[in-house]
Amino acid sequence: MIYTITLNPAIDRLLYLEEVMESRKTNRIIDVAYDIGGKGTHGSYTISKLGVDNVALGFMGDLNADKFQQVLTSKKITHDFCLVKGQATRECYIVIDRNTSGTTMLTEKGLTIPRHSVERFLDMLKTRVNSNDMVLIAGSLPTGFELPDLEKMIKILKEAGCFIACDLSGETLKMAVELNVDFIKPNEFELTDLNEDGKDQIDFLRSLNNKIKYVVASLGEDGSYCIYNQEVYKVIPPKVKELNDTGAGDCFVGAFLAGVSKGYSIKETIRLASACAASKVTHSDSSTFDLEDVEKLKTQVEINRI
Ligand code: TA6
Repeated sequence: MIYTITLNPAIDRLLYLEEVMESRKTNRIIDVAYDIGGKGTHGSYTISKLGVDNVALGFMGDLNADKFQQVLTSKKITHDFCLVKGQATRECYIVIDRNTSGTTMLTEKGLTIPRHSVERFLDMLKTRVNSNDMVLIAGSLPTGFELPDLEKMIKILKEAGCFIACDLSGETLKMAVELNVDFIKPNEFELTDLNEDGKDQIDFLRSLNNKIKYVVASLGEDGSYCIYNQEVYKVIPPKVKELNDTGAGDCFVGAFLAGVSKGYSIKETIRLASACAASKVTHSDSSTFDLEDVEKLKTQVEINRI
C-alpha cells in the first residue's frame, strides 16, 4: 500500500482574475473554484488516477470537515485523516491571472495539533505501516507538530522498513536528508542551502545519492536532474501552454512513486512523472491532469544521461 501524509492539508480556493494582479488597484475576481490542497493529498490524487491504491493520511479540522471531505470525494481520494476538534482545515488562495510567469499562492497557517493527537497519529503509523509499503510525507508542518515529531515519525517509518519519500523544504528537508530517506525533491534554492560546502552541483547530487536512493532536483524552467544508482539524468519536460503551475511538483512526485511501485525502469518513471506534471500545468485548477495527454506528452520528454 502507498500512504501519503499531509500533516497540514488545505482546501485550495482558486481565484481567477480578469487581468494581471496589481497593488494599489481593485483586482476583480471573475470566477472562484475549489480544489484539494496540500502536497500529499495531490500525490494521492495522482497515484490513484494512475491506478495505484493508496490512502491519504494526516490531520483535518472538524469545523469544516464536511467541506474538506467533499473536495476529497470529488477527487476520488481514499483517506483516513485524524480529526482535530475545534479547528478548521486551512484554505490556500491561488491567484490565477494573465501573468505568464506563474500563479501566486497565499497560504494560511493552518491547524494547531494538540499533543495527544500527535502521539495518537504516531502510534497509528506504528501499527499501520509495514515493510512492503511506500510512504510519502509532503508539505509544511502544522503548529504543534514540530521538527522532533517529524524526526520521530521518520524513525518509526524506518523501523517499519518501508520506502520513505519526502517532499519537504527548509529544516524538514534537512532532517529527511540526515535520516537517509529514499526519495527527496529539492528545488534549486533548497539544493544550494543543503550544499553547505558549495560543492559542484552534480558532485553534490551524487553524494546525496550515496545515501538517498532517488534524488530529483527541480531546476524550474530548465527541467530537472534525477540521480539514481549514481547515474545522473537531465530531464527536459515537454513544452505546453501553461494555465496554472500550482501542484505540478506534487503531481510529479505522485506519478514518480506510482512508477516506482509499478516496477517501471528509472527512465519510464521519469517519463511518466514529467508527462503528468506537464499535463497538470495545462489545467486551471491545482491538481487535474489528463491521462490521454500524458500518453502523448510522454513521447516529448527529453532524458539525457550525463
Ligand atoms: O504545491 C501546491 C500546494 O499543495 C497547494 O495545493 C497548497 O495547498 C500548498 O501547496 C500547500 O503547501 P505548504 O507548503 O504550505 O504545505
